[in-house]
Amino acid sequence: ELKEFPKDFLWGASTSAYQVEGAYDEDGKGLSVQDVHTPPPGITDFKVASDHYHHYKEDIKLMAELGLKAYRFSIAWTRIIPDGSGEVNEKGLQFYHDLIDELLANNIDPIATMYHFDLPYKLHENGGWANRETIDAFEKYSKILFENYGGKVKYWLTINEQNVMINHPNAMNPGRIPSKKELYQQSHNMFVASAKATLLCHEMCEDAKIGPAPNITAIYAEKCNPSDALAADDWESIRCWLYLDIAVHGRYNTIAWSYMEEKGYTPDIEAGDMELIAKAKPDYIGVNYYATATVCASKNDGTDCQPRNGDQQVMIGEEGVYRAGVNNYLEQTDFGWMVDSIGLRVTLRRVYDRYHLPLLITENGLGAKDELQADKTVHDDYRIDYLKRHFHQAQLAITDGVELIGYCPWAFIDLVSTHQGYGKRYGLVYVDREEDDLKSLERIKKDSFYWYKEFILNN
Ligand code: BGP
Repeated sequence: ELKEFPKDFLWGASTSAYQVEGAYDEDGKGLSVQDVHTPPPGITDFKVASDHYHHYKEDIKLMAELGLKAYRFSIAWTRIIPDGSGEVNEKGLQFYHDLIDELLANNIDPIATMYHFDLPYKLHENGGWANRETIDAFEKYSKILFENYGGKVKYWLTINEQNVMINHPNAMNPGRIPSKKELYQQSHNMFVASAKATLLCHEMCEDAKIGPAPNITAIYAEKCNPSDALAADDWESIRCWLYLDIAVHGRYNTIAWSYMEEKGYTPDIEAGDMELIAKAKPDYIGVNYYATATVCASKNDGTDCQPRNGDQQVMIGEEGVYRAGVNNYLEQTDFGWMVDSIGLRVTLRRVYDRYHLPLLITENGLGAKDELQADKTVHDDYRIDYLKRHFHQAQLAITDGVELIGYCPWAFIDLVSTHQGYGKRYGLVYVDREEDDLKSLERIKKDSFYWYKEFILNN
């Protein structure tokens, strides 16, 4: 028999600061790597985005109307500390006080991501995550967050999609693409930084819960031959378990580590790092899930893995490790992302079985080319269908015994997609703007908004 969603289930929605806020240089904000990143021709930059910075009250009013129990957003490090490590910017601090207070006044639980792809540019110039000074900067930043918002925010997320930043580094490293070796050093330093933040959170905020938010997805073997199964196992370890084994068990995943050794990617680990990492235990795991991936063994002849393109989720493979396979059982979105609602159930089960921690779906959603009708409606029945199917599989996962505490679809409102600007929309709320044309920035409820509202009402 199907189990019900728990009474206090956190029905939410997600955004991230640089994709939604705009006001990129207002009120003392410093530049982040995203602000200096040049988007592809014809695609909007992050300067104005959906101007949530100025519309936050109106947006929260919509969240309340929708009946959200939680809102997952990220805090822009560069609003709090413009250069990443120096002076604190009071106006930036105030903005998130106002935002959080407004959420609480509307009975919406804030779920705050501390860092979502927007490293302060000054830190980047100084070597970014490869430089251990960035660990200290993050620790200082965390402390300021907990001092200020620790009494109000119950759910914290340390780093959004660290694994995506390592596997698809282009957008995070303006000016140059680091070598794999350097990326795994960045990653190690991020592990240390998250551990420090986790320990601080537990020390400074009494009731708060904190966890990581990687992009996790079950990996399927294209065929049932053992070499494809092995490739799927390898890639799942390198792409997913590496990040969660560190966070939860405090150790490097065996398979991922041996891959790193073989390729010469192992990072420098300072004395005390692993002890610190092992001490810092997350309270829950945020899971960003979009689609499963299907892979096969790489022929390893130097030809079967083409260079990656810019899309975060389009994977090509890695010579000798795995190659992207074909899955004829799944449909695809307009942007070539697989749609696999059962894969969500598979993924949640795998994660829960490995770690036995409460799970919170921090992102999941459909990117599409929505069309605003003349009568100011948006008929996104495809998004309703997508959410309906994924919610159902989440309920089946709960029935399987997975402790799922919330679900935050991506996204609450239309925002700048990482590579396709406003050409690819995810929101439950439409924002009236095109790439180069700000139009009115008016907020318009899509059909999915009304559908989700009913759904939340009936839990
Ligand atoms: C995740 C990111 C989000 C968001 C989402 C959709 O990887 O955490 O920031 O952008 O994917 O991706 P995209 O905008 O590339 O379609």
